[in-house]
Amino acid sequence: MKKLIFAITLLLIVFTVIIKGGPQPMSSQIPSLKDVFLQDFKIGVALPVRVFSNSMDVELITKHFNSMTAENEMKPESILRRDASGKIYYDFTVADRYIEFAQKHGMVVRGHTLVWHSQTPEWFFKDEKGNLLSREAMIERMREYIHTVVGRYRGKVYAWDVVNEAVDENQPDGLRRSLWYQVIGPDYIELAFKFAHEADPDALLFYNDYNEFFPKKRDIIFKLVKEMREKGVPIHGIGMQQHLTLADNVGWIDIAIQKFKTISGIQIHITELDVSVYKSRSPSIIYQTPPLEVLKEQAEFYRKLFEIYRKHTDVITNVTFWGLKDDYSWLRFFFGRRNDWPLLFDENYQPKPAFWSVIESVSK
Ligand code: 9MR
Repeated sequence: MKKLIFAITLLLIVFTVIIKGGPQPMSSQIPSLKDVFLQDFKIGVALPVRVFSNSMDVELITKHFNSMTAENEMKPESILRRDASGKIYYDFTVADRYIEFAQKHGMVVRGHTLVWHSQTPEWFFKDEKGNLLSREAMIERMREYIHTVVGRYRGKVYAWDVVNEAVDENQPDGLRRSLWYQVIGPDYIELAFKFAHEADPDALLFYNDYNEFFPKKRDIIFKLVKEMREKGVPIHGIGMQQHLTLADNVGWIDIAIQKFKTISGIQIHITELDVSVYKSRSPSIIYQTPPLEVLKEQAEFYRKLFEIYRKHTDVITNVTFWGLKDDYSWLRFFFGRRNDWPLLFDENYQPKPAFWSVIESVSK
C-alpha cells in the first residue's frame, strides 16, 4: 500500500513539474557567468530582498554573480523614517541583509542610490511646516544623510551611485529640475560627491543615468563628469544603466563608451542591464509567450552588446543585470502589467538563448 501511495505521489509530482511546466531543477552543468568573465569585469545582479529566503534564487545568484545591487532597498525612501514629532531617523534592517548576504557569499555590493529625484520622500525637502528648506538647511540634510548611509557601509559597499538621473537633455543647462536642483541649485551634484568621499574615501563614486548613449544626453553627461573631474570633484565613474530595447542602436553604445573613456581616470559600470523583447516602450502587440524568433533576436543583441563591453575592459569593471530572472523584472510591472522577457534566465531558472550568446561572446 505504502509503495502504491509513493508511486502515485511521484507520478503526480512528475505530472505537475514536467507536463504542467512548473519549476524545474536548475541545470548545474551550465557555465558560471562570473567565472567566464573573471578576467573582464564583475558580473552583478539587482535583487529584491525576498530572494534571500528562496533557496533556488540563492543557488542561481551564488553560481553566476559576484556583485549585487539592492533593487529598491537602499534607496532613500527605504531607509529614511520620520517619527511623530517629525524627527528624522534611519532604518537599515533590510539594507543590512544585502551586506550580510554579500559577505557570506564573497560578493561585492554596489550601493544604489543616494541622491535622486525619485523614491525620496517629499518631506525630506521640507521643514515641519511643510515649506521647502533653505539651501543651507538642505545641504546640511544631504550631508548628514550621505555621511550616515555611506559611513555605515564604509568598506562594505565598494561602489555608490552617488547621483542618479540628474540630466534632462530638454533643459537649457541639461539638468533636471528636481527638488534637489530647486532647493540647492546645480552644485548639489558635486556636493553629493564631496560628502560621499568624506564618508568613505575608498569607495568608488559614480554618476548613473539611463539613455546615456543617446547622443544629446551622452554629450551632457560627458561634459558634466569631465568638468567635475577637472575641478577635482571625487567622482570615479559613469554608470551606464543600459535599459535597452531591441530597437536600440548598439553602435551608439560603443561610441558613448569610447567618448566617456577619454575622461582621464574614469571607470564605467554597466549598472542596470536588461533588453526588452519589444522594439518600443509602448508596443502595439504584447506577446503571450515569447516567439522563438524574438528570443533569438534578443540573443543576437546581447551577443553584440557583450562584444562591445569586452572591447572596453580597460574601463568597464562591472556589468550588472537589472534582475535575476524574467519574472522578477521591473519591466513586468512598471509600464502597467506587461509580459516581457528581458534577462538571461527564464521563469523556471533555465538559461535562455541570450545566456548562451553572452557566454559565446567570450570565444570571439
Ligand atoms: O526596478 C525598480 C522598480 O522596482 C521600482 O518600482 C522603480 C521605481 O522608480 O525603480 C526601479 O529601478 C530603477 C532604478 O532604481 C533607477 N533606474 C531605473 C530603474 C528602472 O526603473
